[in-house]
Amino acid sequence: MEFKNLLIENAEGVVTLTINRPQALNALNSEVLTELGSALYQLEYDPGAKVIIITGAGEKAFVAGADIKEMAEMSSYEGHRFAVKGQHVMMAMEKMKTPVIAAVNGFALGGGLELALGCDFIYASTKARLGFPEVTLGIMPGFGGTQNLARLIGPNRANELIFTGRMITAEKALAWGIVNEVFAPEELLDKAKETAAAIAGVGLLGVAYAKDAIANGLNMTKEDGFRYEASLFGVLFATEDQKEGMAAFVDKRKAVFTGK
Ligand code: DAK
Repeated sequence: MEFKNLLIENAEGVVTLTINRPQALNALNSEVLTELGSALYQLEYDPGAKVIIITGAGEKAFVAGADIKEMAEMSSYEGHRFAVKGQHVMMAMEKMKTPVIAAVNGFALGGGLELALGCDFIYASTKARLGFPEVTLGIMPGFGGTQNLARLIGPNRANELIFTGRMITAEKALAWGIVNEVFAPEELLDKAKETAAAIAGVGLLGVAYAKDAIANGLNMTKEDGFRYEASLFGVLFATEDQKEGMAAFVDKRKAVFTGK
């Protein structure tokens, strides 16, 4: 896979996808969004890609938002196409079976924070700054930010962050439950890789179905969510991974999962 704005490295199933446009603080222009969509699609169907980490190139930014310079020149039709493209990327991350971790190494603003929120969870460095500056540009979040943030931390804190356009520190994001853990900048990627490797070593069908149950269950009544969980649980009993995982426990050996 060759991309102009992405670096992709696969180490034993842990894929690090780096958005590589540091001269613009990794801002998401149409080209980056096209490449991201295409890379995620290819990785989803690559059996060698077990867990994905998304991060930003350079010292300063994860992603400083959608590309303001490109958006400034857009017609209404181009703005619409741009929105649809961005939303496809966010939805792809939610729908894909592969777990995706955001390693937020600096500014995660606007569309950049939306990209991180579209991942399954977020690790951040102490240097990270998170916010939704859209209102300072006369717009509002449009890649799922209002929906994902309010579902994650509740409407009151989401309202404060989105209405003010202010940035918050990694520590505050941790306290608010936006990020799972905060690390020193030089440790962030290693810690994300460590967690990704732990996930890559378990039964990935169970992980994929759990991701599906959590994401879809949030849009259901609790009773429907329980019913959905039970049916996915039942399906796993038709897999080789379930037989292998339980046999390995009984035999007191390490399970070798194949994802079948
Ligand atoms: N877009 C384009 N270029 C950007 C950028 C951005 N978002 N952020 C930074 N850059 C560029 C700067 O222009 C500068 O380029 P040169 O001038 O050197 O050519 C370079 O990156 C370095 O930035 P600074 O010189 O500004 O660096 P500082 O350390 O001084 O400041 C900063 C860092 C992150 C505080 C500052 O760059 C900044 O405020 N950037 C803008 C952050 C921002 O407002 N982000 C939100 C963008 S709006 C939609 C869906 C979603 C969205 C829109 C529509 N639809 C559904 C329609 C999303 C919108 C957004 O994300």
